[in-house]
Amino acid sequence: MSSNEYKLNLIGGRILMMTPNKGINEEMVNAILAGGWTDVVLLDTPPMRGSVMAVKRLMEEKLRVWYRDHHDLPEEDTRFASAREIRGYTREICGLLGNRARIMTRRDHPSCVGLVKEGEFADPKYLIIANPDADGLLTAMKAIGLTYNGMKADADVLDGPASLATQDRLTEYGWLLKTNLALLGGFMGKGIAHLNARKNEIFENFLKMVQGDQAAHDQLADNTEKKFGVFAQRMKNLAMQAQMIANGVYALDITDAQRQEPVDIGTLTTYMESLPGCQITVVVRSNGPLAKHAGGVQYSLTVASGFQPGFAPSKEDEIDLRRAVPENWNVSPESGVISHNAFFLHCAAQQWEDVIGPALLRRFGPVDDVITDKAGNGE
Ligand SMILES: [Mn+2]
Repeated sequence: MSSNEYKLNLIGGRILMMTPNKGINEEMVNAILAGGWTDVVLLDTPPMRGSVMAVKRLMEEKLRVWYRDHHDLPEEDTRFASAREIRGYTREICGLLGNRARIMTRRDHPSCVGLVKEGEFADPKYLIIANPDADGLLTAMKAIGLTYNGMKADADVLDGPASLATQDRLTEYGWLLKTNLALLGGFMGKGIAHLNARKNEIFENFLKMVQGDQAAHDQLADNTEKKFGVFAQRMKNLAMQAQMIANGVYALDITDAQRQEPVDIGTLTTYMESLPGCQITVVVRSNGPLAKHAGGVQYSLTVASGFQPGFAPSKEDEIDLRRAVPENWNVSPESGVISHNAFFLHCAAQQWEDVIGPALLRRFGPVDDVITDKAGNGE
């Protein structure tokens, strides 16, 4: 695995987008140092072991480092081992960088766009490192002074639950970004290098579109019009095959479907959420951050948007998937479970069968017959 697998390169190298699971690795830092940069800005990059290492190494080499992120966790989350870890890394980075670091929680900043001023890092002396997603892109754009009306609202929506990122909640630009990224699921099977090349192209086109380039706009709009509708319908049909395995918990094995045709997990879970009584979706898939450590299969759990912290009607309705993880478990790809926030959890088959699956069954109870019947009818 080389770091290039995670790397996108925009505007001739001024913006690099990379975020492997453990933050930034040694190889990536060496690449930054080799570039001769003096000032580095990290945006929407979760505070993890690799991020701390990167900040330290860059500072040792006399580079100036800025950090703007929203992956810190509230104090009350520290009962979870993974949350204590993140808060620890956050404090370490803030200690190293002082007022050059601003690391907030998602509750205060649903996206990172509000954490940079327009054009704050527009000087070409800054190398910008950002998360390779919509929030990372929009935050990096604002940092270099490239904005449009509704940009922050778009980033807030696009970094939130996939099922709430609907056309009516987004600007035209935001919708084109969402749909083009969703269609990338189609390149999963062709390897990460190919996937990144396509993503790079989408981001470059987006940058051009916002600056008024009609051809770039038309290319993105063409994809959305000609391909997204058909793709979304296929995701919907697939979603309707999900089975309720505990009250409100729907599971779907797409390991076979993925081999045949592309799948976008966000679009798929959006439709699974619309199944009767759905509170949690479980997708068994053959790609993702854990699969390669876990015999090629991972279970990806997502809390339906109506039950996520910040979106649920009350505190009592909120579901926190970290409760399913035993307190003494080491949370890492190698140990077979990733769970860094309340609404996402990935685990390997063994961990699912032994612990996570039974924990959900205890919490939500066995399937109620009436609901099973409704779910079984699909659409
Ligand atoms: Mn983000």
